[in-house]
Amino acid sequence: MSAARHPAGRVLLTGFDPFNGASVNPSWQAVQALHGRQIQGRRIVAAQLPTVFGTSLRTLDTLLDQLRPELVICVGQAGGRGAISLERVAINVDDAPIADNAGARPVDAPVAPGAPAAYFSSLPIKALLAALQREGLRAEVSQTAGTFVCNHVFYGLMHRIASHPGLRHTRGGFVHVPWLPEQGTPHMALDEVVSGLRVIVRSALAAPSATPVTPGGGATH
Ligand code: PCA
Repeated sequence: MSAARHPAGRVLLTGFDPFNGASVNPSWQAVQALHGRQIQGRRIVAAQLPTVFGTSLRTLDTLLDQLRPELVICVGQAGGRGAISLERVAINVDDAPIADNAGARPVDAPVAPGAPAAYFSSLPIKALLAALQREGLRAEVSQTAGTFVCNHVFYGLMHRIASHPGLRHTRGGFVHVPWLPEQGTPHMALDEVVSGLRVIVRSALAAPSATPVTPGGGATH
């Protein structure tokens, strides 16, 4: 990664606004806490995406065009999960179990018509899992980001990276985080979520590439 291609060495972290009647979203609180920080010599830019189909992706596209980041990690809340979830795969489906923040509830619709069925994260998820566990943080690899706005943004991010020549050096992925203690159980304290994201960014920047998935075989290491 040359300095010329990524002059400011930026890392984009996104979180979502509260949805489904909640008053907080830990994903936004956690990424906001890292805004302006330096990790491995790169500046962290945190931005909020609306929990709205379509608008969330347009907001993300604008950020990608403006920042041309080296690394993008979109973060969302996953109520009911007790660990930081490293999402492996984004699928080309919008199938909303609840209405989004604009009242839309798409059913069995593609995120991007005619585009591939799925994309893998280009984060080294197994290396990130090991790094989180070394720090004593609860973490897991997740095989589905669901079919609501989080998967929509994850798929849109990976499709954009795959199709936009200006983003060919950008790596991206998605991380779900548990509720905060005041939202219910299972939960994770905000400072643990923030520490986890710091570990993820540091380890992703240190690791050269994504965990390969061998064609015809299983995922390696
Ligand atoms: N979680 C939702 C969308 C916004 C968020 O934080 C999801 O998992 O799809």
